[in-house]
Amino acid sequence: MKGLQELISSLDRKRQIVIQAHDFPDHDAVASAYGLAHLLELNEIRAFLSYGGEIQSQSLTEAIRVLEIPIVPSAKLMPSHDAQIIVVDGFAGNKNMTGMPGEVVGVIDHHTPPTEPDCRYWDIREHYGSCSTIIYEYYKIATAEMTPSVATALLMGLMMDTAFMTRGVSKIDLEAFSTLFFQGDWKTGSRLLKNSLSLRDLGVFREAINSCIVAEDFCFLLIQKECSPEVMALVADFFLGLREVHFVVAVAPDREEYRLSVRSEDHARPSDVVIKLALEGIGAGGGHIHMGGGSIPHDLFPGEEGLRRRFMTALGMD
Ligand SMILES: [Mn+2]
Repeated sequence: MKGLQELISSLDRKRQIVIQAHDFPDHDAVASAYGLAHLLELNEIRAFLSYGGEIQSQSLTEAIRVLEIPIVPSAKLMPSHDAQIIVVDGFAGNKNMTGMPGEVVGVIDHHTPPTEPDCRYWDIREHYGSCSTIIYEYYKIATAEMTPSVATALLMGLMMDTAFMTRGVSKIDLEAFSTLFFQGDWKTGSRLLKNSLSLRDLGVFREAINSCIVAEDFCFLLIQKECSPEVMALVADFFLGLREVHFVVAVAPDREEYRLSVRSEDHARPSDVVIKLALEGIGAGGGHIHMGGGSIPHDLFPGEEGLRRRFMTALGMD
């Protein structure tokens, strides 16, 4: 089994170490980076925390402030050219996610990778509900002391990715949940997570409710309003909560591409498999059984109806 000691021995202590959350990070990515940095610090290894893109989630911005997580955008960090980068909770193939200087030396993730990572250390556990759970297990095996702030962050990462322990939960996630619940501050964590929407987001819901197309148990939503990935995911979750709906695709235009958020309640139609099939030749997607995401460049977008048809074919509906 991979683990912390193997990671530590693969690092060169003389070179800068950067732990990088994926672009436009979510709670799980930031929590995993934070937890890992603290664990390395207990082993006298200093690591910097960074992410690509920007943080579009108000609830995550607030969590970073309240828990005092020292993470900065990669543009601000300006790592040295020989920096060693450890990527957490998202692996975009064997290239650096934001194109910042340095070498990817490690990958810790719970998503299916597009290709096998070509780096010194990788630890990918697809059956884990969150990347935070992997970091929790590193602490457990190392019998390392976790601060309440780290425990709260990891608890939030786990709760977010599993929709409060209702999807993609494995036995180890339950163990992590019960330990982190008592070591961290679940009240603060829950408050921050459960208040991720604001009145400003109602327009997106209104548009989604007015424009949704439902065919059998498949719901397709094209949202024209500007909306963060987090709000889009919450809209998709909302529609999945409708009794008649078991598969949801939400699509919204972004600056350079269309972003997609996919939800499934049906093991026979896993989100990651369906999105890959539907976007073949026009975009990229991935994720897990219950949730997935992807993107299509503007010039390859097949139109609203074209895209909906692609998903219907991928779902075996025609
Ligand atoms: Mn995750």
